[in-house]
Amino acid sequence: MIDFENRRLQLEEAQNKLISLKNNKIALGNGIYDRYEHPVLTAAHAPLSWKYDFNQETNPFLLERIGINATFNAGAIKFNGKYILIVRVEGADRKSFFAVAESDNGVDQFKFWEEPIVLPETAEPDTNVYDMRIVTHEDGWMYGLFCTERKDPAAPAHDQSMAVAQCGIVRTKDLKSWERLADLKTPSPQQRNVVLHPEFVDGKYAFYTRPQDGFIESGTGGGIGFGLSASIENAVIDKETIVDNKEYHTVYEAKNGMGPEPIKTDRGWLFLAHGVRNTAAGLRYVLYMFMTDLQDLTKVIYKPAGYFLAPEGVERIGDVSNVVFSNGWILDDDGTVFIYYASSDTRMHVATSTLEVLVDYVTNTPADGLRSAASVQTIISNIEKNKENSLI
Ligand code: M1P
Repeated sequence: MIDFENRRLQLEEAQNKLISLKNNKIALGNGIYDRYEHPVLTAAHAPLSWKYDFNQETNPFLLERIGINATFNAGAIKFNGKYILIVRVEGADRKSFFAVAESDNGVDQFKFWEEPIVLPETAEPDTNVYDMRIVTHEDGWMYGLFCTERKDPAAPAHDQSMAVAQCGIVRTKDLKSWERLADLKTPSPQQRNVVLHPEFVDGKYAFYTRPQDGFIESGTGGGIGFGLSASIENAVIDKETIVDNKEYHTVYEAKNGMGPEPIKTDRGWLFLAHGVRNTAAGLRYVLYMFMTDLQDLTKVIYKPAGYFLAPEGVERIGDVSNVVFSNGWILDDDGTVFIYYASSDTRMHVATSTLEVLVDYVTNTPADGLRSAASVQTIISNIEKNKENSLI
């Protein structure tokens, strides 16, 4: 026999200690953003009541009955004064679902709500759902756009991995009751990383898409697309215009995709996205930024070279190593920006900056010259400017 009560107490104490941990900025940094000492959410943050049957008669050894594997790729929103993450929680059974976690200050002590979200389904049940972008639209609703994955009906019998990914849509007013709308229809056979633009464009709902030929490979498709739909209840995009394409010998050579919804600034719309390249060690995911014209959302006007944030230290290791991915950020009234990002499909982190600094970063960082010689010239001209100003 085990000391049931004592084990329960120990489990509760360990989790309370984890959740109450304070999170400090890591000193110095790159000036663009601050990273923090600890992840904001890990699998160990999942409530014990999700995992344990606390009845001594049915669980005499107090075993963990339901495993939680990871907490990552969270959408983010400020709601009722709280910093809210709509987290992709993945069970030991590899099924992802959504759960809400909240914090008072946005950088630590995130706590999951008691129950995960019960997501309504369409007539075609979802096999797996993940990566929600939660957006407050000017029509008054909060919309959650996420990936719904189902087995590819064309998969041959020997292949149990072929899937079709599409964009599911839900809406809510309180983050508790969710209304499921029809899945987005686009000309592309695969859709992931779809984001709703927060404002109407030409009186229509505007979407950022990511057309792909295959489930993993972008094929002849790819790039961050843009399209309009008259309806949100039965959203249909007839034409996708590519805003930002994949490009040879860049950090978004293999594919790219939207992060969270863009932020409106007086210089243009500010975007955070992920770029993917292939390496001998597998795919490497980094975050990058760009800005589009305030009037023409498909026109990129600034794009710093390379990555904004790449996996570092422990972030490099996890279920899918060498990955950072972001689908949520929060802009506070004082201009602070909380950038929530996941590392290696395993845990959630935060980095903080300000809108002023991010606009400076995007508008003044040199663009990618796309050749080694151009990169050298960019550095030389920086050295020359420093010499002219007698700074070195
Ligand atoms: O495993 C890394 C990421 O892979 C996918 O991103 P993309 O659609 O750009 O390939 C997503 O499944 C994402 O959830 C995951 O983090």
